[in-house]
Amino acid sequence: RTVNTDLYTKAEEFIRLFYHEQQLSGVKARLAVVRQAIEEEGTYTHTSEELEFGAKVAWRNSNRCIGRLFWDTLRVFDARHLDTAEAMRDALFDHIDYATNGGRIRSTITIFKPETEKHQVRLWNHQLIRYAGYEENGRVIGDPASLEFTKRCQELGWQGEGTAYDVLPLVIEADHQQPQWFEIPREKILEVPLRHPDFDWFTDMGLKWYAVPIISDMRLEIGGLNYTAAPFNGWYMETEIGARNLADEFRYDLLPAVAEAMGLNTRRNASLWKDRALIELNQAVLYSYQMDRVNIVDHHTAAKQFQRFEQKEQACGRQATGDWTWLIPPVSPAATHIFHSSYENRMDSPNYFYQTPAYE
Ligand code: HEM
Ligand code: NRG
Repeated sequence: RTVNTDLYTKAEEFIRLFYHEQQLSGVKARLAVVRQAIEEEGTYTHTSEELEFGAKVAWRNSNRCIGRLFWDTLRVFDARHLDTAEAMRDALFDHIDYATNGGRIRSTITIFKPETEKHQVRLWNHQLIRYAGYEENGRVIGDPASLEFTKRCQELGWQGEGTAYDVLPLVIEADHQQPQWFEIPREKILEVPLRHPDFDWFTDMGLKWYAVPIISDMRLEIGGLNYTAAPFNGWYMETEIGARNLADEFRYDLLPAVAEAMGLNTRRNASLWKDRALIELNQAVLYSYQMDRVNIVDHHTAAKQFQRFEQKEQACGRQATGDWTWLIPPVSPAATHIFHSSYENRMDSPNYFYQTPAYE
């Protein structure tokens, strides 16, 4: 729980930024209203314009994100008026539908009530759509990253089918109520079966991934207010799926199977079987999403877009901040300009932050 000691200082900094960047007049009057609210109620309320600006600038300030060129196009849904788990569920269903848009993915955020001294809403999911992971006598079925959360869902009474791609339910903790879980209707979940442009056998591996990554466990901080439930999405960069989710030894660990099927010698490191399998896996991800007309970006294009973001920021009199270790793509990093650049890893406000898992 974050204590709002210097709330007014943070509020003032944000309100001044908003009025300055939007070239608005009347900042003094707005600050007086904010100050009075904080003195009388202990908190204040963002206007919908402030909320939208805050969520966009929080993306602009996300040092680990290579996709920030499009920060100003974020679609912001204001869901601060909702207080029941059912109403929040419906807002999340709407978010999934709007963001997915049949594959023409729209960058979207839905913002629920900010935290106050007495109240907090949380989503237990890491992403709204994600696959379950089950441990069965030392072997994992599904996504090992979901083991802990999957157990929690089962404790709440949810039961998965037990496949490697069971979509987990939404788990919503509305204000001091017990968490409630809801299955996401199948038709809302767009998925892409993976195939390869040259390898027919690839289809038979039966791999797939979902279309839209919707991070739902981060805290959005704007002007000293903490939005503890504010799920957001853009679209995937292919390496997230092909070089990490499906490839990491502690995730789906598919490089050995892909390399074997390619006929590579997996007993010699120097055959570069891991590297060659990685490339084909990433190629399959790009090809499949493109064939199904689901937005995805390759890491070369994403890096070029990030370079344009840096230039645009410079033109606005700002220097893009960044976390180099996250910005470089996990495939061929030195083939992008990012590898050969350096970034100041300064956390400006507004921003998105980690928070301790709601179920801990
Ligand atoms: C991280 C790409 C949209 C906020 C990342 C990462 C990538 C990425 C590749 C690194 C992820 C990882 O290594 O696990 C993109 C692309 C987008 C997009 C292609 C397409 C529009 C957004 C949006 C937001 C956002 C809409 C928020 C409004 C973030 C944040 C992180 C991140 C906060 C860090 C997550 C963490 O620390 O775990 N993004 N992003 N991104 N992105 Fe973006
Ligand atoms: N690597 C994670 C998703 C992290 C955020 N990535 C985005 N965000 N592209 C994964 O599921 O692979 N976004 O908002 O689009």
